Amino acid sequence: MSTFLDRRVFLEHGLRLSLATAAAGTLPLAQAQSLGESPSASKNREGMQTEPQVNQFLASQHKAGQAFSNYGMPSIHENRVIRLIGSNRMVAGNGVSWTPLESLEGIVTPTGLHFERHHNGVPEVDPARFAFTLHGRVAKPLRFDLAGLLRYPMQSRMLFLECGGNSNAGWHEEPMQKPVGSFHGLVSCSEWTGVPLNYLLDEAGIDRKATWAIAEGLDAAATEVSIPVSKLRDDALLALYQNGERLRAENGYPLRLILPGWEGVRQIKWLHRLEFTDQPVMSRNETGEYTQLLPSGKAEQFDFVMGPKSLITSPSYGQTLGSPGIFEVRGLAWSGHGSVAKVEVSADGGKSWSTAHIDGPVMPKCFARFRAAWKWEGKPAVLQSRVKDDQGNVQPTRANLIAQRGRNGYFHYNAIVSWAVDSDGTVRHVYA
Ligand SMILES: Nc1nc2c(c(=O)[nH]1)N[C@H]1C(S)=C(S)[C@@H](COP(=O)(O)O)O[C@H]1N2
Ligand SMILES: [Mo]
Repeated sequence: MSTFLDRRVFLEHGLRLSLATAAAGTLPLAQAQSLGESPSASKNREGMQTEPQVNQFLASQHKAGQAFSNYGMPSIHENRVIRLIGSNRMVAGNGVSWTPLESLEGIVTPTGLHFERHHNGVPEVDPARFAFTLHGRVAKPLRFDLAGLLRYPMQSRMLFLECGGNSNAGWHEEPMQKPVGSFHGLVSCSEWTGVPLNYLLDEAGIDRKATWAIAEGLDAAATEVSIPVSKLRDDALLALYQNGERLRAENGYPLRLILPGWEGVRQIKWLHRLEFTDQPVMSRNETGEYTQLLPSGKAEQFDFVMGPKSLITSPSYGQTLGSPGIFEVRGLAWSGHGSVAKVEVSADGGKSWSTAHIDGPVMPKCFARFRAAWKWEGKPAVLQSRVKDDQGNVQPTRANLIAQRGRNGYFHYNAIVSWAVDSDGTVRHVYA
């Protein structure tokens, strides 16, 4: 029997809570947060505040507040919600920082928590001296300063951005015990605004034989990759803004390439040059790295699209359920092929599935937030989620992914994630 319930259970549950509150004169704050069973009206359970306590708190707030600021920061009480950094000691400025997905809600990643992947540090680019060049096999090479680019018509799109190396601990023999963000947090979702590259391609007149473009960044490593011209025509953006403000230095200020749904490494930051050619450049980031070694021993190159993926962010590793009762299972789903069409959740390790609710609007190549009401009876359970996109792609089980890709995999890990809830309410990562 499924332990997932109709989401209306929360409406009924919530109403009962507030009526109980009025009668007892207490605020069931702790109960409401832990989503346990509704408290009985007469008892002042542990964690609840009494009326004198509430009044004391209100009185303590009645004084002049802090000065206001030129640029806002999160509440000081939330200062543990940060990106954890993993740096490569062998190469200066090489490393990653992880988005703490387990601490966030909705689909937008706050810009200051957008994951980072740097091959050679964050360059400081002077916008006054910056220029972007479009050259190579074109009828008319183009060169722009920022003022010039800012005059072009723009487009905004909500898009996820994911590193091809995200979740690669999933390939480990033993399930890694770390919070969601330190395992799957090389993915974030922002509103990107910029100039559709298509406009500039027409203006430059791309040679018919130019099927590839080489994109190069201004970082010390001059990070470069090859991109098929068809993708640049299709939906590429020259992004200048992220979540309404100009790009952050870490995310490519003043200009970066955005390739909706494609692996992060192609989306060159501090983009200063696009060169049109008839063949890929075969850079390190598309030969030595970001390729898949297949069971046959051959390496698959140019695996551009990030496959369908979903994961439960709550409950997840590091969280504790508290007393048995009704919980909202929450998570994220996305696909580089298109829009999230369906998310299913299981509490028995994939034997039975229920359809989760998805918050709208659902946008292509963008995070979708899913939710399901779940009754935890205090028994061991294995929670999973699985996404299907509107192009018919389904998130694989770990066994399926390994059968397909073998044991030499490193990039593009998108298998179903399993969280075991133990009878004491602790949550572990398991392979199921
Ligand atoms: N110039 C430049 N562009 C780059 C990189 C880089 O190191 N240098 N890293 C790439 C990789 S591997 C990823 S996953 C994304 C990360 O983008 P973010 O740091 O804005 O999240 O940028 C890509 N673009
Ligand atoms: Mo990446």
